[in-house]
Amino acid sequence: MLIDILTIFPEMFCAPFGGGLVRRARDKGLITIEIHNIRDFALDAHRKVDDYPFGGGPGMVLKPEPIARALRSLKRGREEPKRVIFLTPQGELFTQSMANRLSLEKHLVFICGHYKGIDERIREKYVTDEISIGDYVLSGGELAAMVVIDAVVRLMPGVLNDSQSALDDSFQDGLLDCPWYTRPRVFEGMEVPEILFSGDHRKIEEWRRAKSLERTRRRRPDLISGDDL
Ligand code: 9D3
Repeated sequence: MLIDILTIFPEMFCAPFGGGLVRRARDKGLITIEIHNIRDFALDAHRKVDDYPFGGGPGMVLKPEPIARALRSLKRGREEPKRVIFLTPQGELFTQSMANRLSLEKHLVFICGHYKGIDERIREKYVTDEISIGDYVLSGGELAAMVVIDAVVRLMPGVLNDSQSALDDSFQDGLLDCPWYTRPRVFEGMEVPEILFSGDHRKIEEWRRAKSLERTRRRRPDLISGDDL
């Protein structure tokens, strides 16, 4: 999978993509990530990427030409990308089912916005999907893009090993995870549930399922009613 990212803060991506799962996927050749600095496509003397909003008001709007030029440059010599994703608080709320769908694509382009966002004409002409990662205010789309990319990349075949299989994910069956324990058997006076030493794998599976359901009912009843997935 090819992942292009358009941003005015390219440095932000170094640490999250320089280690962990995304790094491993890159090393294995499963993904290629290209980060494009929108400022490199601003042709004026001051390399200006934003401007005052027409009609007035606080804040700045990202100018359309540098973004359009950046998009044109990354399309050069390549197939037309099927999805150009704009990260915005106005977008569709990101879910596991969206991650599943995106993980099947060959090429994803992400545009990171900022306070006020981007000129509306870029959205109209180039953007195919708009995604929000939740109802809280971030300072820009960069962290949201990293969240989406992490969730998508880990679903790709070969990224996780068997013991981390994405098929086990609690969200894949729509429930929260059960409690997990490791050694020591007694920690600060607290014991591990007896059933986990029974050796009865069917019973243990039943217990885990019951705990998952109990937790989900208490903390996230919306997941049981099937609002998502
Ligand atoms: C003035 C109204 N604000 C919207 C609630 C403006 C605004 C605030 C913050 C516009 C953009 C931003 C920056 N956030 C993102 O670009 C963003 C975001 C987010 O803030 N929350 C959850 N998901 C996302 S995806 C991109």
